[in-house]
Amino acid sequence: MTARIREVVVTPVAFPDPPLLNSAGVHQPWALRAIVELRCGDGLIGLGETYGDAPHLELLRGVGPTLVGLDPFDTNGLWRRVGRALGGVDAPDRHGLTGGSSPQKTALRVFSPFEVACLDLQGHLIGRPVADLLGGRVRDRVPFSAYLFYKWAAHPPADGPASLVGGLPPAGDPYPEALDPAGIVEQARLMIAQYGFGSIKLKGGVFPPGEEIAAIRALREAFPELPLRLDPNAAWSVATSIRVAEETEGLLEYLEDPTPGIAGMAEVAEAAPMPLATNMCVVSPADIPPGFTQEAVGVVLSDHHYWGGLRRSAELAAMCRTWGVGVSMHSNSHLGISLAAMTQLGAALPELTYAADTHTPWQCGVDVLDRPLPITGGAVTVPDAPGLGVALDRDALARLHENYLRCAIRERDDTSYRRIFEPGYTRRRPRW
Ligand code: GKR
Ligand code: MG
Repeated sequence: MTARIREVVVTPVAFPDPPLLNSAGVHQPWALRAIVELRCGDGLIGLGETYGDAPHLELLRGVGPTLVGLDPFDTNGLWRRVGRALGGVDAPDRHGLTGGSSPQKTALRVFSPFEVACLDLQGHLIGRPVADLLGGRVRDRVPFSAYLFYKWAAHPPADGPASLVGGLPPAGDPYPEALDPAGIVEQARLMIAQYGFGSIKLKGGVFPPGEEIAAIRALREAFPELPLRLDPNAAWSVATSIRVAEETEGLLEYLEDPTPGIAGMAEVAEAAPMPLATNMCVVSPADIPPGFTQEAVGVVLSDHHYWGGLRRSAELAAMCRTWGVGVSMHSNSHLGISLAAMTQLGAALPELTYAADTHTPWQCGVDVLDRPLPITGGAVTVPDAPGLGVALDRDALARLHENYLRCAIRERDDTSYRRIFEPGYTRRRPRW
């Protein structure tokens, strides 16, 4: 059956995000995403999800109309069209915590949601799940990790900074304040009780390293069987990283991005008793030769949102296999289309030997899907339905788009938001 893309719709949405702390500041009250629909007529729609920051949105909207007429099976043609429409633009990499930009990174980021949507369409057209298009399932359940954050109890009240962010979301955050080891353990208990996670990641880089090591020790005591990870997002110097690595020997399955840059990571890796993982220093094809030859990392956290979609993420995993580097999966705040895409990819990646990250518990129960894939027993069961296996709830999409129109946030900026409450706050990497 031949189908052609007739219309491309990109809808920015905003959903409530709790005040989660990290080495850049604190999460704003609304997280932004863009929902991509490739419409082929007769109700046939392919879905993708990506960052909703204004510069990225502008690029997506520039590319959208140039895809009309494309055969969704022609993802090489999609790559060419995206490249032509972008014309080599080098857009700043503002969505998260990675550094540096390049035209290649821009193209991979913009291509990604369209590629996912094409794979969704392909799946619908041939009646098979996306995992089958990626080589077939190697597992029926994709494991995800609990993702713990130090956090404030709630966003500060509406008579203050709410005006700057366009109002605060209704309370929907089930997790209390967590600013010390006891708070982190309690958060882990709540999250594991609800989702059954079988491994735990702590977002660090917030407090002096000794306090975060104490939290890891407390987690080890509370959950003796569960693998633990710590990710300070490059908040530590090489010397501090080596010290923390030595002090946490035997406690962590991996230490994620302790220090900035490939050279620094390579120095730490040489001394660290556990593998180092990254979603900050090996983040594009150009980073692979220096990152791998300098043995800076033992695990790459793949992320289809910036590695150029699902097939290119599978290529990344194959390269990791060749180099003897492990594969895990990174996440930023996201909704259910991203979770479905991660699940389909995770189902088909033999190299994925770690539970994937997900921000799902921080979504406050909000989504754009009619039936989001549930996380139970720490894993998502790969759907048998065609494509990604999920469908939009149009009313929910409209509500989340309305949130976007009403909120004043147009780019993620954890640092400026934190500065509202602590005027002297600066983002420093390394800080300790
Ligand atoms: O959501 O604050 C956050 C995380 O710190 C995120 O921005 C990172 O990209 O999850 C990420 C990570 O593993 O570094
Ligand atoms: Mg990380």
